[in-house]
Amino acid sequence: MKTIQTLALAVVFSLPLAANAAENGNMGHEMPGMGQAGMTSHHGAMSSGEIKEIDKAAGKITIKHGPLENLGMPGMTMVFRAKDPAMLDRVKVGDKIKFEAERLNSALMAGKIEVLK
Ligand SMILES: [Cu+2]
Repeated sequence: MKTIQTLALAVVFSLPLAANAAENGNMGHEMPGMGQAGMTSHHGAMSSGEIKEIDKAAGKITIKHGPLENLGMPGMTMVFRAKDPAMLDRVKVGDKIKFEAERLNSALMAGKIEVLK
């Protein structure tokens, strides 16, 4: 089975290279339909939201969030697990924020949080 595993890895690693090569060959060739900006967002994109509830003991934060384009989720109010519970000391209910939503296994995490002034 060793050969098969090696082949599978080779395929996985060659895909991004092939994609880059194709992109480079297409420089200046914009795709139509640029209105779909959400489709191009990457992992780690910042989303906007408002803090509704903070549970420091549980390390959880309830955020009324706008669309999470990197997770394909529409706007809603939901509970996130704080990636760094210490950051819950720096925010308060009612704060308007920009934050990084991440999916970790099945749990949703709030990474970096920036309070908007
Ligand atoms: Cu949500």
